[in-house]
Amino acid sequence: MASLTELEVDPAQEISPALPFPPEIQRIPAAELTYGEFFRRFMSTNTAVIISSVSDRWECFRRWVHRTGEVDKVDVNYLKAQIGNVTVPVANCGKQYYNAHEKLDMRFHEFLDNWAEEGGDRKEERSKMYLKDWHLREVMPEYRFYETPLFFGSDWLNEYLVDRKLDDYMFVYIGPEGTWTSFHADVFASYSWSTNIYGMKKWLLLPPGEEVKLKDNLGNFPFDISEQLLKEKDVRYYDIRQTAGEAIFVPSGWYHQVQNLEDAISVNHNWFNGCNIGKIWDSLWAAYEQVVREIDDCRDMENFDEHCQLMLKASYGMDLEAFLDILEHVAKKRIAALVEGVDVIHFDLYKLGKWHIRFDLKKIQEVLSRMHEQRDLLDILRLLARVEEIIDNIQVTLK
Ligand SMILES: O=C(O)CCC(=O)C(=O)O
Ligand SMILES: [Fe+2]
Repeated sequence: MASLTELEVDPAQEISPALPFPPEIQRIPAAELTYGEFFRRFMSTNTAVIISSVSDRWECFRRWVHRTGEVDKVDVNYLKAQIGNVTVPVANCGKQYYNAHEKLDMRFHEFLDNWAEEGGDRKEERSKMYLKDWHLREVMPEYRFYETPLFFGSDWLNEYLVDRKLDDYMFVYIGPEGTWTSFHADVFASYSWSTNIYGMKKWLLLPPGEEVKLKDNLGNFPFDISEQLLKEKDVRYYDIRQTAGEAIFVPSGWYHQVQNLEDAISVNHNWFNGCNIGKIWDSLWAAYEQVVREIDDCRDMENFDEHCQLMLKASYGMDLEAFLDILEHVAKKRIAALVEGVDVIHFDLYKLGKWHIRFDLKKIQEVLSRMHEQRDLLDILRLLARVEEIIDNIQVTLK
């Protein structure tokens, strides 16, 4: 294995409070930003940033696109040769289905043929098909077409899912000019990072809280926002143009809508870690309370609490037990690191430093203490003893 880069934090560092609305989203070249600085200035303060030149050495950046001619061009034949004719998830941006675009499955080569077709009768159709949320890394684990940038290396969500061989949150997006992703905040209130390797995207990005101004009478958010609407409602937002090689860091709970201004390809992850785990808990608990409100009239039924968890899992994608599973897994690995000296390694590239491990454990302890405030519910769900045991083990380890 190549040598590992250490992810470390300064144990004495002061986290300055976030500006609620920074005057602009900074652009910083990757070479001028350290992990510790990204951690302190952006991740801890939940502040968006664009990091440039993160993908220069990625295989997909160098090989999927020809950059020698006057205009960059996707090498469709190379892509076909590297990636088989697998089935891929495609959204039809011309059709709304509930609060998303209608989804269909397509063969990858068919998608590429549509993509490569210049104009003609099918131009209209071509412009609507967006290959998105494609787990290419999971489909072809041996194919190292990109490397997770150092800044995004501390990732509990994908650490747990990959260790357990479950579905991950690491995706590829390929869309022609005009395809778009509707207004949303990311799953579980996670962070996301998205790196363009080709083309240009336009992001309308709202700092948390601003989205409330857009709710209708029923409390629903619009599917499609325009800058005109944002101005009418006096919503503060950033209009960001993202070009090839730039990674955008989308903090927890920042709503956004994304449009491909040109044919575009990007790689992205959703993730969380010690910096936003409190927000992940807040969001999960709010989703749980929503479920309880929805079926409150069934409160007398047998196993009401278990039923709420089932509904939470189905509607939100995570229940209290799944949240605890992740924290328990992450905590055990870090305790073993401090007690037995077993390295904690992310993405085969990064190794957690000692102070980072301690930081992670403290954050798990904090969030589990908040979860423990719901001790009656945890007891019914048979999770209480586990929560208490992890808190105790962390306490003993950090002494
Ligand atoms: O690129 C897109 O279309 C959407 C990306 C997105 O929503 C994200 O990375 O959080
Ligand atoms: Fe998103």
